Amino acid sequence: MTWPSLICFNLSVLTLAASSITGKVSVISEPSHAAHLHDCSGIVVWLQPLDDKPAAVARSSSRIRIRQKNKTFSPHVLVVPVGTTVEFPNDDPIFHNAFSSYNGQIFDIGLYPPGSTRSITFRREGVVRVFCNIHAAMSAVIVVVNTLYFAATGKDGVFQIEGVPKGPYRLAFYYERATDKTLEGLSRMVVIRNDAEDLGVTGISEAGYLAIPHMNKYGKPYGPAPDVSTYPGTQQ
Ligand SMILES: [Cu+2]
Repeated sequence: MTWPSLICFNLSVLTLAASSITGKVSVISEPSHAAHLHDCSGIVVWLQPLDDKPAAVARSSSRIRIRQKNKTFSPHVLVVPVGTTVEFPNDDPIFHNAFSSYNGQIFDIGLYPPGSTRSITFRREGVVRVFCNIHAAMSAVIVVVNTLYFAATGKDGVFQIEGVPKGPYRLAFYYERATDKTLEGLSRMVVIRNDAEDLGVTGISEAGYLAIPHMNKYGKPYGPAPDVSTYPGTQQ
């Protein structure tokens, strides 16, 4: 076999080995139990390999960011593999903070000024709920997964995961307004056999979800936002 044909052969094997996965998630809202017709974005879907492959390691050289702009974390939901460093650029004219005191990964990047950034590396899988210690209404979720095969849905609930090696996986979901029990019930085994696989429509119920106000980083209720207008170049 000549080198060019060998390369072509190897490329064709790689192409055959990977699959393109598609699917859709629809939110079933309380109390009507009618399918959510509006925004189904930010639902995380991932395929956890069931074999003995080594744990996922972040390998993207691109910057992964959650911006702070207009007192909003953007994107609101982010999914990353274990080992990813996430930057939190502050693009507002005011100070911000980002912290998590929940079990996904505890961190606090401190109070930092307009135009600057901070970053955190997420080293274990889990759901990291992120807040700003100054602005109670700000929140984000970082879903850290131990796989390289993941996606977040668009507004239409559609997701796509490319380059998935064929084989058995556990399909799992995360949705901010679903209970742990609901999400566990949706997780299921799938075997990827074809070059393209459609996982169909999965309905996620909001039943039982309760929005509980979060505390500040000291574990206490938020008071009025502190006056940071005395810092140079800032405004509240
Ligand atoms: Cu803030």
